[in-house]
Amino acid sequence: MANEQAVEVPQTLEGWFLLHDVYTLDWKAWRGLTDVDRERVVSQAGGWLACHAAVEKGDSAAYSVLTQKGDLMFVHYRESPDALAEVELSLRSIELSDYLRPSYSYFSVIELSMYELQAIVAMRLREAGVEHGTAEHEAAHEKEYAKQRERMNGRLYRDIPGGAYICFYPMSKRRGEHVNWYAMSMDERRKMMRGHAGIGHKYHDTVTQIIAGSVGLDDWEWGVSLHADDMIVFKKLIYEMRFDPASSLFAEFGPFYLGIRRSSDQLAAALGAGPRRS
Ligand code: 76R
Repeated sequence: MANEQAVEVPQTLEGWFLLHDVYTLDWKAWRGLTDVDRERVVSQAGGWLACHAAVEKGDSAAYSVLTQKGDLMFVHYRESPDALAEVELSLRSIELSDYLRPSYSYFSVIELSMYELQAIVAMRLREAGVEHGTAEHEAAHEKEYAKQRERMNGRLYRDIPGGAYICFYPMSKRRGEHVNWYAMSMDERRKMMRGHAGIGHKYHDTVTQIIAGSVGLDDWEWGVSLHADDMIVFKKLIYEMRFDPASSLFAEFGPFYLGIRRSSDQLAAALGAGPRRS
């Protein structure tokens, strides 16, 4: 076998753990309830959501899902997989869950990849004359990363972004016979990520992206969440990215979930149980 060079792995920083939890409603059973019963179920669900959104370490939100892929999506950010499991289970204990049928769910962890920072840290250590492979290098490296982590805390441990709409989809980078993201050199990947970020940054004021890694955690490699007040910006941003090499050559996509944010007191609207029209 040819003497293949090891490919450099980008370092990543991890933050909150994420669960995207999608359900369809059993409309027949739901319609069979009296208005009074429905109101009780909705109000209990609203209380459940408000209580979970108020946790100190994390956040929870609900969305009405467009299309037949689902009716309701809950999104939870938590400090640990255990805390996520707890909130996932707690939904089973409220009455609404008798009417919910699981449709899709996705587990991931907020991730910042260090393509740029890694190069900067390496350069700083080189400039300081710290020799690679020494204990001194290890310690200086650790110190730099601790500093970067501190700087990034607000992005790693944050609430669910605002915005009337969410666009969530899982994706992977291609590992095909002809193009393989994981066989590209660090420099090539860094260059492509720079192009990617350059396009993304044009949407900085209108879209918030949350990238969550899921290699080894779920079926795809990342969960992409975009949050905005205008659905059309999702379309424009994603379309523009399709022409960028990081996406045009390497991106593979799972199903897209588009949702409308519902606060705890707007759940009635999400469940079709709002005020009746006369
Ligand atoms: O985090 C940062 O803002 C730094 C730059 C950046 C990184 C490292 C960035 C910026 N992204 C990064 C990583 Mn992104 N992103 C996607 C998609 O539909 C598609 O074609 C791809 C789905 C969108 C729409 C999007 C938007 N990004 C990543 C990664 C991890 C890759 C890795 O580590 O190898 C993925 C999978 C990914 C996918 N990206 C931005 C955006 C936007 C809007 C920005 C600018 C953010 C801002 O400036 O506010």
